[in-house]
Amino acid sequence: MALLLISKPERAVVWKRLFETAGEPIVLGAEAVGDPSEITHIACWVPPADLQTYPNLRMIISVGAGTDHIGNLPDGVRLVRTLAPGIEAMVRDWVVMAALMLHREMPLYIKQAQTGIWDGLPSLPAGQRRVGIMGMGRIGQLAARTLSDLGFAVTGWSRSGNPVDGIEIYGSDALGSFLAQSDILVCLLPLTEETRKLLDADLFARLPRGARLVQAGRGAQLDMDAMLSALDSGQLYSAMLDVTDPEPLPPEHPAWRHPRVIITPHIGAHTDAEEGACHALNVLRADRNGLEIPGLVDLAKGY
Ligand code: NDP
Ligand code: OXD
Repeated sequence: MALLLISKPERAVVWKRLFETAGEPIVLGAEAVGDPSEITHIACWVPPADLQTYPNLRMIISVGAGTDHIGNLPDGVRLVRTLAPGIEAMVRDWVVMAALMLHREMPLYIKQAQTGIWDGLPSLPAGQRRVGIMGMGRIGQLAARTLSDLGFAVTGWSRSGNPVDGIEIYGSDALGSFLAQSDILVCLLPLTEETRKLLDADLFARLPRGARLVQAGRGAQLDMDAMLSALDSGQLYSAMLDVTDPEPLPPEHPAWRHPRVIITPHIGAHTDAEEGACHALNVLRADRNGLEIPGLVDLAKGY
C-alpha cells in the first residue's frame, strides 16, 4: 500500500519528509513506480491518463480544493479534495480584497492612474452595500464572516439553505430573492452540471442595476459574453475575476481590456505543501481505519 504523488519537485521534497516521519510509503512521480499494484492512493492535480494500470487504486486526492478538473474515475475509485485552512484563508482574503476593490471603485481609479487623472467618485460606507455570496461552504462562510465584520450586509445562497450563524441564508429555491438584494455578488460555488454557466444574462438581469461581480469559483460558471454585455448596458457596474474559461485567458480576450474588469490568474490560493501532505496522511489513516474520509467528494452531487 503506497501513495503516489504526482507534483512539482519542491512539493515532493516536503511530502517525502512528512511521509517518512509518519512511516507511510510514498512514491514520487509515476516514472518511479516499480509495481503498479502497490499504489492505492494517487495525490495529484491532474491524474495520469492510465489509471487502469493501478489495479488496487482506492482514491485520487486532488492537491487543490476543487476537483472539477478530474475526469471520470475507474469504478470504485473515490475522489477526495484537499481540506486546508491555508487554502480557505487565502481565497477568503482574495474575495474580501475583490469586494473592497469593487466597493471602492478601484477598477476606475487604476484606469485613471494610468493617465494621471485625479477625479473621485462619491463612496458609500460598507453598511450601505449588500453582499450576496453564492456557495456557503468552507470558504463562503469564512468570507461571509469577514465581510460582515467589515460592516457589509451579507447574505448567502446554498443548495441546502443550511443555516449559518449570523448570516441570512437563502436556499436554492430562493435564488431570485437572493439576487435581488446582492449589490456585490460573490461566486464561491464548485463547478458542477448545475453551476456550469449559472452566471448568465438571465441571472445578471435579476441583480440590482449596477451590481458588482466577484468570481472566485470556476471559470466555466460564467458566461463571459453575457458579463461583457451586462457591463456595457450598465446592468453590471464592475467585475473582478480570479478564474476564467479557458485558463489562461487568451491575451486577445476583450475582458482583459474592459475598463471596469480586473482579472487575476487563478491566484486565489496555493496549497501549502505541509498542509497538503498532512491532509493526505489524515486521509490514509481514515481510509485504513474505516473512518469518515476528510474531503470526500460526493460524486452524485459533484462536490
Ligand atoms: P464547499 O464544498 O465547502 O462548499 C460549496 C458550497 O456551494 C456549499 O455551500 C454548497 O451548498 C454550495 N453549492 C454547491 N452546488 C450548489 C448549487 N447547485 N446551488 C447552490 N449552492 C450550491 O466548497 P469550498 O467552500 O471549499 O470551495 C468552493 C469552491 O471555491 C471550490 O469548489 C472551487 O471551485 C473554488 N476555489 C477557488 C480557488 C481559487 O484559487 N480561486 C481556490 C479554492 C477553491 P450546500 O452547503 O448546500 O452543500
Ligand atoms: C483550487 C485551488 O481548487 O487552487 O482552485 O485549490
